[in-house]
Amino acid sequence: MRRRLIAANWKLNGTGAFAAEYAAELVPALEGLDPAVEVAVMPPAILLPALRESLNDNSGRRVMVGVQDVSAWEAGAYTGEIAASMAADQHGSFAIIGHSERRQYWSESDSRINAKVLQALSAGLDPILCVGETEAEREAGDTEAVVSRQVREALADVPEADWRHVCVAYEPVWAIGTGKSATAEQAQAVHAHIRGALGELDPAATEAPVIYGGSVKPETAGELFAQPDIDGGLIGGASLNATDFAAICRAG
Ligand code: G2H
Repeated sequence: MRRRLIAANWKLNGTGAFAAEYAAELVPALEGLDPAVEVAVMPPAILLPALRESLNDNSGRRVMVGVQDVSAWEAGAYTGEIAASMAADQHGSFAIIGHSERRQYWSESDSRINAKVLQALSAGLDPILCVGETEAEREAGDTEAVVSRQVREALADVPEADWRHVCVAYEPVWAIGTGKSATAEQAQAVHAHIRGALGELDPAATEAPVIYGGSVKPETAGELFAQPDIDGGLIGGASLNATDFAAICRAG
């Protein structure tokens, strides 16, 4: 039985006050949620302690928290960086790594992303590795080759015992923040391909959850999550509304 995960990516949004209101709204809205569905919220790193505290104040311990990126280095003279071990120290459980916005605006390569994945795992965070093709790559028929390369290079050298901590998010770049979600059939086809690519890396890796991200809304979540190879979602814009995010969690 694979893990099921619904994760919120706040991106560059939020304040301490927003985190407090969000936790107070989200926790009751998740009451009665299937305990098999894991829920995690990734605010900007500086808000992680405030969000964790607000969740605890609302008895929201089942909602995990995490970060949207980690440093490829463990410690040292790297101004502005946040180490995976620092996020773990602040009770983070997950790290989004290799989001297409970081690949695009910070020129992150698959080898840099691989170093971050390995840092996350050794610090005890579960990495959520983002992969996905651009519109031009899809039109050129390169979707499968692109996601295979991203999976192979970003997840190189993952120790066999750590696969149960790895999650992959398929986020087609053309669907991110555009309101244009992949159809359930399009997403399912790529998810099945990603599972095959994971199996080529290591048979133990086929059990890693593969979640979908890209303009998921409460209205579209049910059909996406009902696909056999879609194990949940990574939610951006819609996750900023706690009620909408809770509705998406219920579809998980
Ligand atoms: C994709 C997703 C969350 P959105 O980036 O990672 O964001 O749901 O706004 O497309």
